[in-house]
Order: sequence, then structure tokens, then C-alpha cells
Amino acid sequence: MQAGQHPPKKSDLLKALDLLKEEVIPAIADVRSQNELEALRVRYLGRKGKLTAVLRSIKDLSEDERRRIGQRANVLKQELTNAFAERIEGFQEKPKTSYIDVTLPGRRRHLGRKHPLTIVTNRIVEIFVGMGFEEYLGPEIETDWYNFEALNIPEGHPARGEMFGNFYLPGGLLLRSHTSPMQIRVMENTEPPVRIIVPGRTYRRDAFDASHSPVFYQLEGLYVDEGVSFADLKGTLQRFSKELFGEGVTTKLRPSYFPFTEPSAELIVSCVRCNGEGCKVCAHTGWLELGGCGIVHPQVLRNVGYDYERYTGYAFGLGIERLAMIRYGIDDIRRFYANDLRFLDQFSEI
Ligand code: 2NL
Repeated sequence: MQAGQHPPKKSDLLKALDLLKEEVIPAIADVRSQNELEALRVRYLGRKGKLTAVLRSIKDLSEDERRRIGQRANVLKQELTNAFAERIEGFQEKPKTSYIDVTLPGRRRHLGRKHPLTIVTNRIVEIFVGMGFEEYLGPEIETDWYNFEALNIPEGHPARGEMFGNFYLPGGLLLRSHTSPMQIRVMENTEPPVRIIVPGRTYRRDAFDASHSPVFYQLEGLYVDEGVSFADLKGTLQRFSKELFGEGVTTKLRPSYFPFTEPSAELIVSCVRCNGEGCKVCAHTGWLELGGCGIVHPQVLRNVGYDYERYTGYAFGLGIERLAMIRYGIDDIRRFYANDLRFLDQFSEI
């Protein structure tokens, strides 16, 4: 100790420590740059710093005081060191997402939408429901009776495609090759009048090429009552075609053959692209085939227990993919099954 100096008093030192703390903590918060912060640190914690001076003068205290005040001073030194370190980190951190750039375009969420086959199916269902038909759905796994026998397709008939045409499952079951099995079921359980449509997925062992798919969608219709005629069939399909493709289309029924209808016909409409002039879509014929139809074969009515002398009915079957391809101008059926969002995102309700 130098001559003429009084040893520091304990109370003075404690006060000095408190004052230091009161000064430094807000000062650390106030600095505006890392340089200012460093200058501040040197001013208090540097070799000639204020806190360092206090710490140095402690050695002149009595042993007891030295221990107690020394402890306080060391705690304060640690607090300040931490506060400086924390603030330095603040300066060194890169600006994170601490601000929002309102000029950036928003992030778009991808919204799912209905599959084109769903859109077209819904529309067709809506048209027929509007004409008094009721919608039924049936199982995709069927028995021989419902898929063939009841529909007047006996064993050995070429329409069975026994060798190559169907997907057979163990136990004589198969994946339905049309939705008619459900119509048989409804007729077995309901007395006429029956006026129903059955949309759904169907299966055939076809090639997967531009115009065939082993999985495809069908919509079949059936109307059985007293006095149902071929004229009723024609009128209903004509109204349907105009509802779906516009009043401008002309419809025709062209003779055909199915085991479950007699007489049978193909529904054709004037080409919706070229209006009958001839183009790629209609293979230069001017006409498009939409599906098949006919008067329900009496054997089918007998098979479901109907009085075939009293009742008559008509039935029709439409290929959904084909209708969707015509409606949207799509040239390859595989597009519906490729799950390519660039394709699927283009469709909205019609
Ligand atoms: C086609 C042909 C057709 C039927 C389906 C049917 C159903 C019963 C009785 C009689 Cl329960 N017929 N359905 C009739 C004629 C044609 O579909 O080319 N579909 C895409």
C-alpha cells in the first residue's frame, strides 16, 4: 500500500460493484456495433478497466473481507463476461428470417382436384338422375352367375373370353368385366319398375395401349317396366347425348349384337370436333361410337324371376374413358392412369 492512502473500505467497494453493474448492463444493451462493444469491454474488464481496478484493490482488505467481497466481485466479473459474450454472438449471427419480404410472391400450396374420369362420371350420373334413374354401386369381385350366366352368356360363349379375356380368382370368382352384375342383383331383389344406373371399375385382360386398358370405367343403365320400348331407349340416349355434348349433336342407333339384349344397337353421335365433316377424332367417318344398348333379352328377365310376358326393358353401357377422351380431346387412354399431375391438373368440373 502506498503512503498516504487509506485502505479501501468494505462498504465503498460493495457500492462500487453495484454501481458498475448498473452502468455496464444497460451500456452493453445500448452499443450499436461490435467495435463499440469491444471498447466498452476494455473499459470495464480490460487490464486498466474499472472492474479490474476494483478486483485489484481487494488484496488490501482483511482476509475475511477479501473472501466475501472477492466472491461478489468474481460473480460480477462472470456476469459481465457472459453479457459481453452474448452480445457479441448477437452481432455475429447472420440476419435470420427475422424479417418478412412482402414483395416476394407467396408460396403456393398444391390443391388436389377431381380426376377427369370422376368429373365425367359425376356429370353422366347427374344427367341420368335428372331423368329419374337411381345410382347403384356393386362389388368388383363377382361370381360366374352374375357376371355371365344370368346375362345369357353361357359357358363356351365367345363373350366369356374363357381362355384370355378375364381376370379369374381362386374359387371360380372373377373381377367383373362389366357392371351388369349389379343390375342383375337389383332386379333379383326388386319388382319393376326398375330404373337404375351403375357406374364403376371393370376389368378385362386387354393390352395396355393408346385405346385399351385392362382396368376401365363403365356406366350401365337399365329400365324395366310394362311397355318400355325401343323408342324410349332412343329418346333417353338422344337426350343424354345432347346434355353431355351439346344440343348440336345428332344421334343414331346402329344395329349390333350383345347376348343380353335383343335387338341390340350401338349408340353413335355426329363428331363433336368436326360436326360430321371428318377429322382425326372420328377417323374421318364423321361419327363417334359412345356405347352399346338394346332391349333386355327375355332370358335375362326370366333369370331374375321377372314375368317376361308382362315386362320389357332396355339397357345400355357406356365407356367412361371413351366419353372423357371425346369430351376433352385426349388421344391416349393411358394418360388417365399415369398419375402425371401436369395432365391431371388441367381438369375442372364441367
Ligand atoms: C357396351 C355395351 C351394353 C348392356 C350393356 C345390360 C345389362 C343388363 C341386361 C341387359 Cl342387366 N343389358 N347391359 C346392354 C347392352 C350393351 O354395353 O359397349 N358397353 C361399353
